[in-house]
Amino acid sequence: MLSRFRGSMLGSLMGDCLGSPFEGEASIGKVFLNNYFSQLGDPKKRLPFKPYTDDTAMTKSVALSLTELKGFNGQDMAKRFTKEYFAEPKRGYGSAVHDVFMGLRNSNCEDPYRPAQRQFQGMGSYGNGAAMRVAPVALMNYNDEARAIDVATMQSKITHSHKLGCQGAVLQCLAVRAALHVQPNGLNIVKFTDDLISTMRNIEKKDADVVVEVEGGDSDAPWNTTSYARRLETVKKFLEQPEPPPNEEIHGLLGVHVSALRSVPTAIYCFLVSQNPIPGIECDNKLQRCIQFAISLGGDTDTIAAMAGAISGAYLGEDQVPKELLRHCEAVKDVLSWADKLHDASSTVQFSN
Ligand code: R7I
Ligand code: MG
Ligand code: MG
Ligand code: MG
Repeated sequence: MLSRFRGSMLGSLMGDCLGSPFEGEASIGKVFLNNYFSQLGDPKKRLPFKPYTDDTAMTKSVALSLTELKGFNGQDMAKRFTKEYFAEPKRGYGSAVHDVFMGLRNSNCEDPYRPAQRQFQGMGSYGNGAAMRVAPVALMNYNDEARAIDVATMQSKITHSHKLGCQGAVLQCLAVRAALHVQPNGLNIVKFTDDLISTMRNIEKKDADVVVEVEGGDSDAPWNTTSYARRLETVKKFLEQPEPPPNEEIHGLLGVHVSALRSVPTAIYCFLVSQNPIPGIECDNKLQRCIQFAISLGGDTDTIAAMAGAISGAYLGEDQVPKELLRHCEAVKDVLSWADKLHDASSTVQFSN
């Protein structure tokens, strides 16, 4: 299990660091990326160091709060998010989340959920910021699905109280947990997807009374559906095809957006599709293939690659993380120490507030 924990945390870091230079680009050519990654892998090449972004900065707070308090405490986690943000505000945070940290600082985190509830005229944020940092929750609660779901939701509510922001965090957490539980080389892609679909269906049924604003304009369009389960059905359909559909189709039906709905299912797709060779991507390592493919889609590249990397690393373990790529990433030793702490703490978890 330790190797899986380390793999997940390193996969997330690598996706963030290697994906962030491309964040916001429309699409990145597969040939260009083959070349780029082969240069990164060349020990003789001296290339600019890749810093991590908000994805990893917030993952750190989740990991350290859970491990140092031996369980979830909303106020402690909120304080850590806030401290981390004001220490290094230029890590590429989402454009609206600054207001949450201001509210938390001004109230000394008295009610750690209040500032997030005020976002977007009281709707809360549906950004992917709660999903991108959730991997430690999956590791810490790998033997307890119900608690993993609770903690994924509560940690989301500190910054992202919108139903879609919370559900996205839950789905990403469930995907990392599921990947941890698959035997080495034992991944059944259909079962993996079906299990997630059925769990999300139940969660969505329970949350159905919470009305949400539909993103975008034409609400009848299938890509405008606000259901994660339905988006996972699209993932399943894509996986039945002999090769990935064109980027435009992935953008339209799954998305590469900063919203959780339009990025978490995409990350899960990246993990699953990278289990087999992908036309145009020259790479035998599955974790690297996953990250390369995620980046090639464009859009929110750091976050989708980080989430896909966290799932992939949880399945493949530390041995499969390409060392020659890690050497370009910031804070590898720190990330390993968080993984180790999560591993130590995961047997003694508790749940409070
Ligand atoms: O979700 P969040 O933390 O941002 C994470 C993203 C990742 O890609 C990181 O790598 C970083 O680059 O940012 O930050 P938020 O500001 O809460 O949400 C991100 C964006 O989603 C917002 O700035 C909005 O553009 C959009 N958004 C919404 N728009 C309209 N209505 C989120 N919620 C809403 C909403 O309710
Ligand atoms: Mg980022
Ligand atoms: Mg950014
Ligand atoms: Mg991002």
